[in-house]
Amino acid sequence: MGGFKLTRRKFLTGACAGTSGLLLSGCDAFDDHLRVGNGLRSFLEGANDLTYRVQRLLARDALAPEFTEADIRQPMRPNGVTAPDDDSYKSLLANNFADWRLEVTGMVEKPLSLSLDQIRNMPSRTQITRHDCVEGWSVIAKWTGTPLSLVLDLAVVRPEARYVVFHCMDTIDRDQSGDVKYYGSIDLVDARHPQTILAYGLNGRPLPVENGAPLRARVERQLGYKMPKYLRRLELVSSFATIRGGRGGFWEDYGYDWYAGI
Ligand SMILES: Nc1nc2c(c(=O)[nH]1)N[C@H]1C(S)=C(S)[C@@H](COP(=O)(O)O)O[C@H]1N2
Ligand SMILES: [Mo]
Repeated sequence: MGGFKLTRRKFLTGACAGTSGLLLSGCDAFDDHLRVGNGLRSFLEGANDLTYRVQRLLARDALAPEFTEADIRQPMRPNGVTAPDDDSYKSLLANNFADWRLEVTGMVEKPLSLSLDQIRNMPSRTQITRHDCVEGWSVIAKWTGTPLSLVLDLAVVRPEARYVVFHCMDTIDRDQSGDVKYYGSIDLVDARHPQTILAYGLNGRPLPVENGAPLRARVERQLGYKMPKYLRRLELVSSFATIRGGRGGFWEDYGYDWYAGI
C-alpha cells in the first residue's frame, strides 16, 4: 500500500511537471489535498483508476477530439450484441419503436417516461468522433442525439445521486437467475459532459439496429463498452450495490475497469 501511494505521488508530480504554469498552481493544490485525513484523499483512494482521478481533478471538462465529414471513411463497425433476439425488443422494433419509452428512475424528483418523438424534439447535438473499442479497433462516425444533461435536468437529479446506470434491452449472457441484459454506468461528471449524448442518429440516418436502435449512449472520453446500446431505462443511484455484481456494468462485473478513459 505504501508503495502504491509513492508511485501515485511520483506519477502526479511527473504529470504536473510537464504542464503549463497555469496548471502548476493546480498541482500545488492537488498535493495539499492529498494530506492524510483529507476527505478528498479518501475519495481518491476509493476510486478504482488513476486516469479517473487525474481526469476528474485536472481535466473535468476536456473535450474529446472532433473530426470532419472527410474523416468518415467507413461505416460504423457494429460490435457486441448487434441484433437483439429478445421478443420484447423484436416487437418494439416491428412497430418502429412507437411503443418504446425511455424511463428515467431512481434518485430523481420527477421520474420520466419519454417517447422517441419527445426525445427527437429536444435540442440536439451532432458530433463526429472516434469510437475506440477495447479490442483495439477505431472508427470515426457522426452521431446525433440529445445531450444527457438535458434529460437529467428534466428529471431533476437529487443531490445524493452519483451515477447514471444504463439498463438495456439486449440479452448479453445467461446466468442461474435467467437472461442478463447489458448494463453499464457513468458518473455525473461524464453524464453532464457536453459530448455525452443519447444518440438516435448515425452518419445522418436513423440509428440502425446493429448500432443500438432506437437510442444508445455516446460517452466520448471512454472506450466503447462504456456506451450502452438499446437503452430502455436510466437509473440514478448513489452506489452500485444493487446493480448485479456491484461493479457498475456488465463488463466491469467480469473484471474490466469501471473507468475506461482514453
Ligand atoms: N447494449 C449493449 N451495448 C453495448 C454493447 C453490447 O453488447 N450491448 N457492446 C459495447 C461495446 S464492447 C462496443 S465496442 C460498442 C459497439 O458499438 P457499435 O455496435 O455501434 O460499434 O457498444 C457497446 N455497448
Ligand atoms: Mo468494445
